[in-house]
Amino acid sequence: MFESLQEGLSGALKTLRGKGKLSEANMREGLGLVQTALLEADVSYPVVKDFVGKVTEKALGEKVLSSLDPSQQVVGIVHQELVDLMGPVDHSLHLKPSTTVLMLCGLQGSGKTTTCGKLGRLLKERERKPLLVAADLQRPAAIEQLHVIGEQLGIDVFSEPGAKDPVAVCQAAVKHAKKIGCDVVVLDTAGRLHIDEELMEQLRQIDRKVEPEQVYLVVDGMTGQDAVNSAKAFNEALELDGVILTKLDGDARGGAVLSVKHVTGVPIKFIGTGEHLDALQEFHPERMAQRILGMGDILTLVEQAQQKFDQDEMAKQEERLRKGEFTLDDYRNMLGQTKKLGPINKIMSMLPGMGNMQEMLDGVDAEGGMKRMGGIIDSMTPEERRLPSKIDQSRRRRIATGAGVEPHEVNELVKQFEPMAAIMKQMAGKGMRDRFKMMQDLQKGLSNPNAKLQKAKVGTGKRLSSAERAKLRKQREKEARRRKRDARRGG
Ligand SMILES: Nc1nc2c(ncn2[C@@H]2O[C@H](COP(=O)(O)OP(=O)(O)O)[C@@H](O)[C@H]2O)c(=O)[nH]1
Ligand SMILES: [Mg+2]
Repeated sequence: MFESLQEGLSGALKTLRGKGKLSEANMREGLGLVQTALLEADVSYPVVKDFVGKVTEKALGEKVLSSLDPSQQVVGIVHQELVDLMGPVDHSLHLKPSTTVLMLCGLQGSGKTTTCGKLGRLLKERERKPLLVAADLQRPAAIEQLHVIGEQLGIDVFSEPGAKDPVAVCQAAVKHAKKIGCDVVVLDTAGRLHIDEELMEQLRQIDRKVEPEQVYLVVDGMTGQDAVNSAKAFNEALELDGVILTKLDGDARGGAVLSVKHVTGVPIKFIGTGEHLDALQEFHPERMAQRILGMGDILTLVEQAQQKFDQDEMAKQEERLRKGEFTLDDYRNMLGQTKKLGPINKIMSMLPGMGNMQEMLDGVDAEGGMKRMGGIIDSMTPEERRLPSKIDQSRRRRIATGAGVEPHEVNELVKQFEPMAAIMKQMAGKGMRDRFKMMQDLQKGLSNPNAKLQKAKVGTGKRLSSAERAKLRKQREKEARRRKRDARRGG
């Protein structure tokens, strides 16, 4: 999917990388290549112009050029603008408890009938009772096609052979749905090879008389500019609620995926990724942007961290740590920051040489652990966070109730906190990589509340010696093996 767009964009961003300091001139040059890559992917020109304009404005901002690594920041900016270009998305089908009508429209061959079946399948999965309606009366074969799909899925299909008026068919279908107890009606309407006024008028009539709750435009992802132009016309005739972009499993160039929201004002809700009826996925702008940028290759973890970590918050924490301060409040902030990076296991897998760490965390509910920790700290008073030694039995019980955990878990957190704080203080002023290692140590403590964290030297400001670190590592490895064994035994 989008290989050439990916290559073009990564190539453009690569010209910016490794240059260290960037000037306005080579920044503009790199962004010019971004523009070319987008145009070659058949992204609509106004969209490209607007997009590159926004990226340029941000990239030439004083902060970026004067930052340590401007090229990394530009990647971040492009990523964010891509996300904004495609999102935000609300995936809800806005189903009411009573009969809900969803209407699909689009050009002929865009994938309406197939998508109708895919939605039916999805609705059935969500324990709704859909009725698919053959409102495409242009071709008798279209009615038959929907019946075949309905049969495959075990879903009711409504049609009126010989009928001439699609509006009447849709109205009759809604009545029929109520009669037989179907609660979602999906209308498969007719398409044309090109937009024409007769088709639009027909759709407007259905919209007016049947009043669907949601109207979705089905767009063939293989078509670039053309798709966008028709999307515009559909949106002007009908208030669209979302777009379903099909055929992204083919060699779609990316033009439609990047242009549609800009042009219609409505986001892509779902994407079709195959002819089979289960090939329908929710559309996630964030993931799509990552895919388009080939993020796995371009972005290292450190780069991601720079985008997602709140820089000011980091600076503040750093300052406090230098002064030797680290309270449960700081810890709470840090948990929040770490969470922004994404799933712990994934973070670990991206760190060079951290493969075995990932293995250790395999099957361990690190995310859940972090959430519980956060919840416990949230239930403490500011005083308790500053001076955890004040937490006696009755306070412990109160905090546990507030956080929905057992009192002993509060106790464990407080006990773990001291060695953690020591590690934190040692790491103050260290680079990003060390900080990740530090988090990894924290993570180990979090994910396994019973693990006794090795008590690090406190207050000397010295790092652990290499022998001490080796010992810690051995312990961790042993622990991992034990956990793996336990997991196997536990099935
Ligand atoms: N590869 C692929 N083919 C699709 C997808 N959606 C639909 N198709 C195919 O596109 C063609 C036209 O689909 P159809 O549902 O009949 O389009 P309609 O004329 O808009 O109703 C059919 O051959 C479908 O199998 C998809 O997501 N991926
Ligand atoms: Mg059809």
